[in-house]
Amino acid sequence: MNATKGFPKDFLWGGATAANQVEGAWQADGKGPNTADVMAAGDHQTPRRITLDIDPQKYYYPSHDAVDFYHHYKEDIALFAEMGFKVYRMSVNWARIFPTGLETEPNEAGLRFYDDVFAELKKYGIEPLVTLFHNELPLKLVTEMNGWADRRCIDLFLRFAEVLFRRYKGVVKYWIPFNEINDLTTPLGNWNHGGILNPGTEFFTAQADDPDKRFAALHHQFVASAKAVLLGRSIDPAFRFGTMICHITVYPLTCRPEDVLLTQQEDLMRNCFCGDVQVKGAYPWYIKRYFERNNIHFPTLPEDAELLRQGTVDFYSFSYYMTNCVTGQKDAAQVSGNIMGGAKNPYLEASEWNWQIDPVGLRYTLNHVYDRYGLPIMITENGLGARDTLVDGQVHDDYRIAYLKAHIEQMRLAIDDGVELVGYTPWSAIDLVSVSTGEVEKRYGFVYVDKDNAGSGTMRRYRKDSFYWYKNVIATNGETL
Ligand code: BGP
Repeated sequence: MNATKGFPKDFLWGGATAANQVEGAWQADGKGPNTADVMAAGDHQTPRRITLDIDPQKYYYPSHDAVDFYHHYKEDIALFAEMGFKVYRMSVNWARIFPTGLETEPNEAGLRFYDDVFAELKKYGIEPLVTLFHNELPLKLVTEMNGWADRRCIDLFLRFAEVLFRRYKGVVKYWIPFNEINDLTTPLGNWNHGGILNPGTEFFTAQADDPDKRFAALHHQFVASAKAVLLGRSIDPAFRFGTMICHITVYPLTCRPEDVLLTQQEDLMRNCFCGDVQVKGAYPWYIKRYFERNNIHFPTLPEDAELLRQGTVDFYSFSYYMTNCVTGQKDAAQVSGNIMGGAKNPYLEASEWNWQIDPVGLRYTLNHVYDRYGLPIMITENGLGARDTLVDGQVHDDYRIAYLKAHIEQMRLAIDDGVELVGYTPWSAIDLVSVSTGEVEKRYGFVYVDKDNAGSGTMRRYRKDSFYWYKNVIATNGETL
């Protein structure tokens, strides 16, 4: 018998968002400001400015109102349920629970919002998948201690995690301690991922970098993640924890051995390093040489190695939007991306934001990471940022359907290859604020939100064509695409 394998019957179909990109209500019910709240809007050409002093007269800050999920969560979750979501990936906004990050007691009003969100999900039988840290650190921790560069951040994070673990035991099963933890391997990760603001940083896309601090921050996150896993398991042995890697798969631009070697180095450094630590429980050999060669030093404690060894994750998850090429040729045409650009692949089309679209690369990536780790895999982000047009209450986003369909076809082939893929939460469940540009008009959602880049609009929700299409995909468990 040689029938192809389809999606498993309990496959977790769903969608993803992050708190600062959807919630808005940035000062509601005692919430403190966070790193996302001081990033002014930009666009593809205009970089986002980071302003520690918030100046709403001069700048528009898209996270302040975002798409107002805070006041629309019932309506939005009903729409997710209508699509048939089995899982909803969301994050908890740290500054709602600990407004400055330094309090010893949590903010009850902030917790009540998440009580309500989880109750609403439960009503529809939707499983929450919760990211604890998704690009939003209470701002006070930046000004007080330069964010994750300071080891004290570990305990403050654990205080936050413990409150959630105890309160949502029996409610939440799947946790991702850190979103795209590997973004700290590049200077762009300083602000969003590390809460690090070095002198000279004005814009998100051109940050001053201090690699010692940046890798210290990453080390602190590895330790914090391991401690959270151990603490979580002691509170509820049914909890399941995942790593989350921004996987930018790389190919050699040519078969010149030098290009192949550079590609291997890039893959290890950007894609494999953090997963290796969180899945295998130790710093891999190649990163030790990288630190030596680049003269990178940061303090560690003797107990850290044992914590990393014990606090490994249960599943592997990653975001997948694009692939890049690597070459030693200096004059090769370039494309941009979220955390890094790369050489242009002549065989691929790119989105308007210049992200190269590569469905087959997803099958390749799934095989690659399953071979490396052998853990169940969830694709926790994948999608197309595109401009949509609302006409008579309709959005004909056939380009988004084509993107998702092509990627889901490759997921199915990867399952047939033998990969244990257990869930898929495309980005994004609903339109939201783009991290890299601050636009809402770089739209990802199945649900259109009437709001523009300048913050104007009714906030009314509309089902896009992709909404109906995805509903059918879920209803047929991926049989009809
Ligand atoms: C990932 C982030 C998401 C999301 C996505 C799309 O890196 O985890 O939060 O924003 O990228 O990127 P962008 O928002 O820049 O278009």
